[in-house]
Amino acid sequence: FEERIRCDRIKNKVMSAEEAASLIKDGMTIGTSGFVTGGPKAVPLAIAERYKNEKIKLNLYTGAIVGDELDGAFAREGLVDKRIPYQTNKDMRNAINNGSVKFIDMHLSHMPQQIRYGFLGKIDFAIIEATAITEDGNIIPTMSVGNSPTFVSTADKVIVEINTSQPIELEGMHDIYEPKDPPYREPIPITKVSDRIGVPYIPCDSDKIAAVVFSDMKDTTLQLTSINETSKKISDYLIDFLQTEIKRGRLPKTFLPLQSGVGNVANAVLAGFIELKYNNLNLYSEVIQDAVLDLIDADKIEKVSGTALTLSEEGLKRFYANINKYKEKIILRPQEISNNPEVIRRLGVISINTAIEVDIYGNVNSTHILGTKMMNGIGGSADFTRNAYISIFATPSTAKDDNISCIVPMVSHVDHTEHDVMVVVTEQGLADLRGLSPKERAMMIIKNCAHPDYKDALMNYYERSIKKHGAVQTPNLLDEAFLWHTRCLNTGNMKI
Ligand code: 0RQ
Repeated sequence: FEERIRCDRIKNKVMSAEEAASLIKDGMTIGTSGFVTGGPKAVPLAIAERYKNEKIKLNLYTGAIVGDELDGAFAREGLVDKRIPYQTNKDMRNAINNGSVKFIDMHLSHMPQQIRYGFLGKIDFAIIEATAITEDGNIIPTMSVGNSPTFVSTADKVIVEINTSQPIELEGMHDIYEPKDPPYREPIPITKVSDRIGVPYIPCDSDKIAAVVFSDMKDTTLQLTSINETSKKISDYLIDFLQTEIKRGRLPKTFLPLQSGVGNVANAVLAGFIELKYNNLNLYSEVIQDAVLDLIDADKIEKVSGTALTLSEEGLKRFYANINKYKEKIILRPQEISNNPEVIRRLGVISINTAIEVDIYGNVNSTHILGTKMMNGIGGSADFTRNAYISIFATPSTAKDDNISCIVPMVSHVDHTEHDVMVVVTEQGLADLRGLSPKERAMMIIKNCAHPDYKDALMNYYERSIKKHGAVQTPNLLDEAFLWHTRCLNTGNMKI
């Protein structure tokens, strides 16, 4: 207890999750910690239980993905009016797609500044999972930082959920920095991945802390399947491409910092670096997955910066067993800094993200299934893509047993425009789009990335577009562009 709450003034604020839940009232906006890991658990479950049969509505703002104790429990009880900025929970996704939750799909780096600017209204309560509270009432986060510093600095009141299942050794891993004086900004003084620019805790006025709740509930860990043939092929194409860039003198021999998203493809790409000779790799990323531990163990890593540790069950065990070794290599920052366009562009980050579909001109849809239904959200993918030294999108060339082509005539929703996307890679091959005009891009994407089942149909669409309109800047058949999607909606299959 003494180690976890070091501030005498707030020791009398310790209460049960149920008592803390009673502070939350209808119409409030709550901002919680959580970025895959590190979200509060006991307090949200108590809120969901307390308001089970009452029709209250809350606005729920988070870092990014939060666990089922929050998104799932709140969605099932119908407690959410507005949800920002990212989610992956089945019940929350259903509530968004049946219209009962209003979801704002926002760039992750934009959210904290929009809160400080007042664009998203007032935060009534911040609910933050913590490892400990310092002598002055400051909060030491757990496995992620996300938007917690901004929720704490702007909220009227703070509920701290101290998670005793998290080791006290996490202290010192975080670097908390929040830009001041909106709307005027100073440069963010990161010039190397390893730079620490803030303090190792979330500054908090102890008078703001309304409740402290103890819990030992564990995060739901990510399930990584073993690297499959498709991910391995994508990874091989990408690593070969990056090595060729070094040979051509367009990437320094020491490499540049890498960013890679959540999921198996991202994990497979990083795992591919184990075989390579580079041993001073830096990662300036959002999430830190298992492959990073492998790279650290293989002595390949200089420094890793992210906003969240998102390890599998196995990865978590390894991390806890050697926490001091990993702590030396890893810095956890607020998502406003891990995803900051200024810093990403300065460091020359190579971004690798996943697409739902890509069109023949290189526009990317990362968020919508068949143009209408929300999958997860844009997350941090655009923070990195637009500002990257090289922006890369990876996707299998097909989905749903080859019934869907992930290379389409026109994307049914645009998240990343042709102007931002430099490289597209599937298990079929890689298209380097840099310096290519739209018509050159179309040839490259169809030839190198499309699945054989769809290649001829894509080429046929492209050629008929030119026949009809001439060699215009971006040939398209507007009355046909979404025919593949409508066919899929009707039959579950894009093929004729
Ligand atoms: O469906 O779940 O029913 O099996 O979409 O696809 O191939 O398993 O890939 O889990 O990496 O997700 C873009 C959604 C990819 C994710 C997206 C179906 C497919 C499967 C998932 P099932 P995969 P992933 C870092 C950066 C945006 C945010 C981002 C994402 C399911 O990567 O949310 O990049 N990205 N953040 O079958 C219909 C298609 C499809 C399709 C795939 N064309 N049509 N269904 N699927 N392509 C993270 C953060 O910001 C936190």
